[in-house]
Amino acid sequence: MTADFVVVANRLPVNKQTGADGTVTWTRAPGGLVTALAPIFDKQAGRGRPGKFDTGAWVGWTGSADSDDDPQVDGIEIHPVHLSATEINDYYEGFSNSTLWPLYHDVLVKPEYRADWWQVYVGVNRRFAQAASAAANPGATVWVQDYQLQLVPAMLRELRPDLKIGFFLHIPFPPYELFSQLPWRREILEGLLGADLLGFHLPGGAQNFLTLARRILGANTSTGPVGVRADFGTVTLPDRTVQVGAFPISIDSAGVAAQASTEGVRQRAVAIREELGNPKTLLLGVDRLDYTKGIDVRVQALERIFADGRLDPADTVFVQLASPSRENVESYARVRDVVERTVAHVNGTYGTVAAPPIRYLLQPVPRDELLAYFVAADVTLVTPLRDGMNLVTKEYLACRPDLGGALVLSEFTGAAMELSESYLMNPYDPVSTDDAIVAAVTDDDAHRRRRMGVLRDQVMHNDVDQWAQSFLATLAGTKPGE
Ligand code: GDG
Repeated sequence: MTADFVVVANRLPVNKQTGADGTVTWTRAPGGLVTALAPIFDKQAGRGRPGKFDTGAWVGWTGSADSDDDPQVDGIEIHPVHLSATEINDYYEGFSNSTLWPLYHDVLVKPEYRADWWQVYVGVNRRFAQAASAAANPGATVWVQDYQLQLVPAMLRELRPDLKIGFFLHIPFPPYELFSQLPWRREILEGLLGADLLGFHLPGGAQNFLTLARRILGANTSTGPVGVRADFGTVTLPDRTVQVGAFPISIDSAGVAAQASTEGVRQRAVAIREELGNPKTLLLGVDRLDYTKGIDVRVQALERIFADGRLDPADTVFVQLASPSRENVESYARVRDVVERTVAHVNGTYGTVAAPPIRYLLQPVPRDELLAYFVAADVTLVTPLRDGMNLVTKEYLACRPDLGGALVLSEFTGAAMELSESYLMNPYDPVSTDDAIVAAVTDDDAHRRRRMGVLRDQVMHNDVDQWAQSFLATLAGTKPGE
């Protein structure tokens, strides 16, 4: 089977369930990207509103090592890419998450540059490109996602010059001064330039790419091929042009709001506050446990705030929901240790046995439960040291049609560009961090509600469907061979 529209992402949008008798069933995973692209796929199953494409396929890894799984789900044609345990180690945990992830997030931990990982990254990207090539109809549109697959656009173009190829990066794209550390910087840039359209969350990321293309590949460098010119949102290659732009991602705002307003979620929100002893102030954090997310920043801030007597630990509860992530990567274990030590110290120092001020969960929670916490929270703390966008922020706002609550938001998230009415803070500055948290808790209700009103409007009026449609419309407007 082949399709008119092909998404290529590291992971397939499926979950595997194995029953007691060993029977395997697959369901659609409820991720943000699936939700964003679902209307396009649903057209194929005859459910959705009319879209541009008649058939849709998704190329990606099943999530298991050394398996020959062949998942089938309703409405999406699935093309699995199988990875061995070694490939997962070198391509995924190695080059993707121990080299590119820290490099693209301000070198918060030192990236490891290993030629053996790079070789495997190249090989796996080639397999994704081959699978995408096999899945695509003549003249199809292929949308490649994220940092794990940056070589796919050029590899795919070589195999299939007839395709229209888009690429979107979900994490920040770093400036020249950082990106040029990468021994394979030229190969990555050339890989990306196989696309017709390159999308980033922010104009700054797009600008960084244009600068890098000019300085590393441009005609005026000693090594560059003649004819690469990069400016005004376009890279001009000898034989074609590549468009480069900012497309800030969002969420299914109406869908999240509807789910959060169901009776079950609302009742659970009340029950959560009761279980926590009906504190005067309920603070909330929701993140994958990742060193970029600044979970350590917020617990250290609370420690200072309690020590300085600015908030009372007897009537304040902070709930941190942390979902385990990349646990085989050492830097993740290190940040977990820091967080867990600080939580224990704050609770030991400022709590009672019956009522510790911080409740920390290192487990993924079901979606409904997560939304109930958003409904219950007085203040949500989003304090990353660097984050491409941060969808938790937008989900929280969508859950609060009551305009209750307040948002503390790091300036180092993509979301801060759009959400300037939040309590913005600099996570590197303890004074700014503490002041933002205290203000979000203590400002008068009218002031907080006004700010929430502006923020919520922003999220409700800019949803993920618009993000996908705007990217795809721009891609459709690019001329082949231009
Ligand atoms: C990358 C970029 C960019 C979290 N814990 C649980 C849970 N979650 C859900 C959240 C949210 C998603 O996971 C996390 O999205 P973020 O955007 O906050 O962060 P990343 O995973 O780092 O995503 C990021 C994004 O890509 C999209 O481009 O915004 O900057 O780093 O939806 O709600 N969901 C459930 N249980 C949990 O415990 N059910």
